[in-house]
Amino acid sequence: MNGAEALIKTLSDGGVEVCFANPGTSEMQLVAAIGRHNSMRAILGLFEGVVTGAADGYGRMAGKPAATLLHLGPGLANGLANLHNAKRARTPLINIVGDHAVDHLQLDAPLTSDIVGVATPMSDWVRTSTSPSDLSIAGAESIAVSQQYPGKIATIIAPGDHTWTDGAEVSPPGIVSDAPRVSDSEIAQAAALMSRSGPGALFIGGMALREDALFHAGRIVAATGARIITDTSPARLQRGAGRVVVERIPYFAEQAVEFLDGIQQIVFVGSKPPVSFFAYPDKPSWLSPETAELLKLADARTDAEDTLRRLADALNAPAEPANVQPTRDATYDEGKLDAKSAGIITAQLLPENAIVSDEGVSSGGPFYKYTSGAAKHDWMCITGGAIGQGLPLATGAAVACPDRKVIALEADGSGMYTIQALWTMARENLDVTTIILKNNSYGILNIELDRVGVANPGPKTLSMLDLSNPILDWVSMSEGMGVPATRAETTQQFHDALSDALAQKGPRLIEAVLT
Ligand SMILES: Cc1ncc(C[n+]2csc(CCOP(=O)(O)OP(=O)(O)O)c2C)c(N)n1
Repeated sequence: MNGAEALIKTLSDGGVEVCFANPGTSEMQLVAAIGRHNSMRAILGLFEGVVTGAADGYGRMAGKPAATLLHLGPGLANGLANLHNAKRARTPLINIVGDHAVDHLQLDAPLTSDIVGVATPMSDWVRTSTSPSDLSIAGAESIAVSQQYPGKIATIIAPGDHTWTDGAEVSPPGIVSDAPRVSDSEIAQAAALMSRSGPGALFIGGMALREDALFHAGRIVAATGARIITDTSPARLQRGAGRVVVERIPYFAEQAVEFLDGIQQIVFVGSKPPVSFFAYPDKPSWLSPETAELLKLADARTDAEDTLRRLADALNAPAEPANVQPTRDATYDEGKLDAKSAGIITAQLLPENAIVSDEGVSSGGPFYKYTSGAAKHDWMCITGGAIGQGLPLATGAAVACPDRKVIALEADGSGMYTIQALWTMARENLDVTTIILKNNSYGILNIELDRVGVANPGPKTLSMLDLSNPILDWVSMSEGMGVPATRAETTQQFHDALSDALAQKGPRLIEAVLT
């Protein structure tokens, strides 16, 4: 077999079932190999940001890597923003990036670039194949690297001649190492700190936000009365009625400082001391109270469930958690649609076990708030802050979990970055309901303009944050890509459109016009 076939079979034998792809000439042997190999699904994305974002969504939900197939340095570069988000989310993911054949590289053909240089900042591991038979060995290593708890970005660079040369063999997958665990003495130290009188908090992230780990966080609350807090944009939070409640730290720094005010001790599990997204004149970047004692018990690469369970046991915590979310009901005024009424309606209709991809930006807050007591679900955020993630993430999540309803909460400006994901949803008949939160604006940046201290911005400045000329027609754009769509301007229209979309299987889009 040739190098391409050996690589694809190695990945598939190692459990990689899906390849999100946008290939070119240098990847043609890989395209052919995937085509011949029945146990790897191939999904075309019409822009590389869709490919990498979908692989992120898949990895967050499946807990194992998808592969991407990308065309040389420029193709990879187009996908970098969503790889950045995936790296911040610690998603397991394997990139296969084609390169020119080794002899061709020295000729400096037009598409030649420093692929290692492009790949390195957004990968945890980069490896260029050194020979046709080495390509599958790189693949085997990438499987083990990508699954280092909770996940890593592994990038393989595949020169064209390594893919087309015969004589290669399948390589056995590398061994995935167990997640490290904290020591008994570290647990004892944390238990002593959590037992102190005065307000305390457990600050958790990453795998600590999964239901099994949250259960023990709730037991710690039962023993100590501590608050449970997480970052502004967690990669995947399991929440809803019956699960342990986690408070999410506010986005704006001064609100975050107020939110944490008075806490005297904080133990970190799966996260680190929070800082503001941006610096602002005369506002803090460090958010924890200056006088609080901070203990970093377990970072994101340390076994979170084990840490929380042992900490709960060390505190002689009760068997059952405190802080369990009750169901929640809210009412809204009928009439014009706004983020609050749309959020309440979404919470009321949210199906059991739904997956939410939240790129709602400035309109997302009420959806998060009112779904707290909805049926159990998973909530995924833009962990790396690079917009253009929401639709691809929903795409990949739907591929990973075909039996679960996926809801993409998508702000209109961010949605335009990777709108091509709609076409992939239609082509693969993915069960995604996209709700476009339409405010015809880069709304959050209008707020930020004021916060950085710009007084009296003129029309030219404001035009850089405005999407109203021309108005985007999401219904036409969606239908043009094969996703049935409807516009909702009132609460009744939104209720009807969402009920209808959720009652069917397959992609739907609702343009929610917000006042
Ligand atoms: C890749 C990337 N480019 C640019 C930005 C800067 N940015 C942050 S929010 C935003 C606009 C968001 O507008 P929209 O998605 O419509 O949401 P709204 O603020 O209106 O709620 C931009 C351009 C970013 N975060 N990431």
